Amino acid sequence: MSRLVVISNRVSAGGGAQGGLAVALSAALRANGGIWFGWSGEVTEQFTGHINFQRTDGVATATVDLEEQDVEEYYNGYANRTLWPLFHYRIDLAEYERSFAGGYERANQRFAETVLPLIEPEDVVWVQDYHMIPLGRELRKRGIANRIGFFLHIPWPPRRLLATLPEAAALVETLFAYDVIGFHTQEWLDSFLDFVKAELDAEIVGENLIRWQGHTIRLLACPIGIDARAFEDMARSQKARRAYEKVRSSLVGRSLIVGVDRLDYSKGLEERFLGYERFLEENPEVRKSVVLMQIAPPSRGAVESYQRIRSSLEGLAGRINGAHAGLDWVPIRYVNQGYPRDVLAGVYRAARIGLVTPLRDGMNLVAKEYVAAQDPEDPGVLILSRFAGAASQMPQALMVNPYSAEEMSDAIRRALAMSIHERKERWKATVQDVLERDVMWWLETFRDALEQKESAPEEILTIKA
Ligand code: ADQ
Repeated sequence: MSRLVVISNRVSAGGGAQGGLAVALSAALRANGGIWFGWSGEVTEQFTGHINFQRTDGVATATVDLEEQDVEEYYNGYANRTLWPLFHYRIDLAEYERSFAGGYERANQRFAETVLPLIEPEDVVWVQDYHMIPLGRELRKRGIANRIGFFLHIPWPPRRLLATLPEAAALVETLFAYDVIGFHTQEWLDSFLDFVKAELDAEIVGENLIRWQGHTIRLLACPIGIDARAFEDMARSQKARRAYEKVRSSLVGRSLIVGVDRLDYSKGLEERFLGYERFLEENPEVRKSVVLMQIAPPSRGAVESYQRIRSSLEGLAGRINGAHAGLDWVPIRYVNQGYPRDVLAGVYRAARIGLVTPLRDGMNLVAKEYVAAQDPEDPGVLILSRFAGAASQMPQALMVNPYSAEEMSDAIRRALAMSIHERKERWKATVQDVLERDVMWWLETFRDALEQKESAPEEILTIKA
């Protein structure tokens, strides 16, 4: 198998602490050789393109520092203030600034220039996520004729929303430099095709195949999974057991509802708190028998909309607790920190309900982790937003519209009352897919598609600078 060159905004090679994606990519890089390239997360006064090489747990990594202006315009700007909100259907939060678009282009050119000498002729190159949409095009301009794939980890927005981005058509066209473009779900893929058909001069030549200037691009719906078996084992580990006991004993017989999310407006945390409040109000007889633990470590603190959601959630949790708490019970435990994965696994296992209600999510791995961590003899119930990519793979979860406090309240009541028989049946159907389509399945499926050459060699795309 060819060597793999993975390119992503941040590099997190190594072991289990970083989550399934890092584990899977690291395993592939260890097995076939290759390198993982990206931004170091560090700022330098002037961009030099100096590469910092490292080897972490047998995986070669190469990182580069960026200038302050790059970080502001490319990372905090275009990636997190333009594309992230727009692709999560939040055009009310998206900021369209020419300087952001310019910084994004510049940073991608700098990445391409820097990674270029690391790519060998037989390598397959795999670019990850929305930070780096035009990177493939930049590599082609510099003469790279290798197979190059791109995977989008977030949703693809509907055509009419994407059209609000001033440079939408040009940005989407840069994707035609790739050989394979991967999405989590058919829904995101269809939205992409919709835009291509309506706005761009490309031919649809077969199911999920596009032709543009003599080059064939294959589209793939390929849902990412978790390192499911390892996560199952983790849920039975000593550390998980300790976390489980600690949480259970603090509940004194109450049922735990757990939410675990980066603190992000796409995760629907305010709506979740309001849905839970509705449940407390509508169910006075059972309300004191539950506790909601929301674990939400802050992210992207340099972006204003993230500061706003943080303070708004604190206000909401305070108000709900103030209105409902008693001498021996507080309805919401709101925790703003990250935990090691084995501790999280124990917390998931201790929870009767996993409440995963993003307003929009490319996939959502917490839903899969919650399911993998359950005790097969006494599994909890997953309540899942119908707007998470994961919903297409988990029809046996209790599905809710996260905007509806009533639906959320009803689902919590139903989950608490669910018989052990029904819980087991639903869990069995769900966990099977979590185990089968795990993160290695995702990696291999994408890689197979990337290595499958549909286009003849003379059709390999080269774009003149
Ligand atoms: P994210 O938006 O970050 O990922 P998600 O898929 O839920 O969302 O993954 C979050 C990961 O962070 C999970 O593995 C979770 O365990 C971990 N995590 C969250 N809170 C934590 C805490 N307090 N402590 C420790 N770990 C915590 C993006 C897209 C998703 C897509 C993934 C992968 O937005 O839709 O599923 O990429 O493609």
